Amino acid sequence: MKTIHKIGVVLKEGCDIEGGQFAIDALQKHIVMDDVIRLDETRIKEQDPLYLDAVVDLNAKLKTSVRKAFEQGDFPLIFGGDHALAIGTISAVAQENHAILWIDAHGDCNTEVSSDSKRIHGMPLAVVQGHGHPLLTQLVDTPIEAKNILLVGIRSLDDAEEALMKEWGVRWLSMEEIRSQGIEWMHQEVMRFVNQAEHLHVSFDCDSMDPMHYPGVNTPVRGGFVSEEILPLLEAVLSLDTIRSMDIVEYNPTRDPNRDTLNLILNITQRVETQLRRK
Ligand SMILES: [Mn+2]
Repeated sequence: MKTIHKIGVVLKEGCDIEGGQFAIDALQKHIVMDDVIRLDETRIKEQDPLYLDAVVDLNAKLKTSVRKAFEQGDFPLIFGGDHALAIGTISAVAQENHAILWIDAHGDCNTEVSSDSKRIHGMPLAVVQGHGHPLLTQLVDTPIEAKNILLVGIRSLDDAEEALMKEWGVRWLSMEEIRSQGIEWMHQEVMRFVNQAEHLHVSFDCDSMDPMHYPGVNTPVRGGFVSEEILPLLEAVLSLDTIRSMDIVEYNPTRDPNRDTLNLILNITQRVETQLRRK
C-alpha cells in the first residue's frame, strides 16, 4: 500500500481572483492535510502584476515539501490554490522522461512575454519545460520534454501561446476535437500516452469541467467535461504503477453554492485513495 501525502496550497496570487484563497479551508473540513503551504504576503511587492517574488517563494517551499514526501516513497497529492503551484509540484518530482497529463480548459503555456494578463497561473506548463521568467525556471532541475506532455480538454488558448505550443511541439486534445472524435477516442489517446510513460504526473484543473455543472473555479470556460467523461479515465490512469503524483487545482469555493465542485474534488480524492491502497 502506498501512502498518500496530502498538501494544501493556499494561493490566489497566481490568478489574482478573489475566493480561491479559501479553497484549502473549505477542503480541510473533509480532507486531512499532512501539510499546508501558504503564500508569504510580506513578499508581495507593489506594482508587480506577477506577484513574482511571493509566487517563487511559495513554489520553492512547496517543492521542498513535495520532494520530501516523494523521497520517502509517498504519493504526493496536492490541492490548490491556483495552477501556479504546479511549478513547485512538478519540479519536485520530475526525473528523466517524466510525463505530464494536463487536464485543463487552458494551455497554461504562456510566458511573461506572451501573456496579456501576466498571471502566473497561465504559465506553469511553460515553466516546467524551462521556458519563461528566469526566477521561475530556476526552480526547475529537470525540464519536462514537450513530447512527454499531453493536454486534454483545451478550449481557450491565446494566439501567442498556441504559437509557442506548436513551436515547442506540445500536443493537446482540444474540446472541439474531442467532441468531433468522441470520448472513446479521447480515452484511447490518453491511455496510449500514459501507457508509454515511465513516470507520470497528473495535473487536474477543475476548470476542465463544464462550469454549468462545476462552477467553483477561477476562470470558467463553457463547454467542458461532465463527470462521466472524466472520472473513469482518471480511475484508469490512477491504476497505473507509473503514476507518481497528482495535483487538483483552481478550486474557488465562493463560486460553488451547491458544493458540486467540492464534491467532485472529494470524489476524485476518494478514487486516488482507493487506487493507491491497491499498490
Ligand atoms: Mn490550468
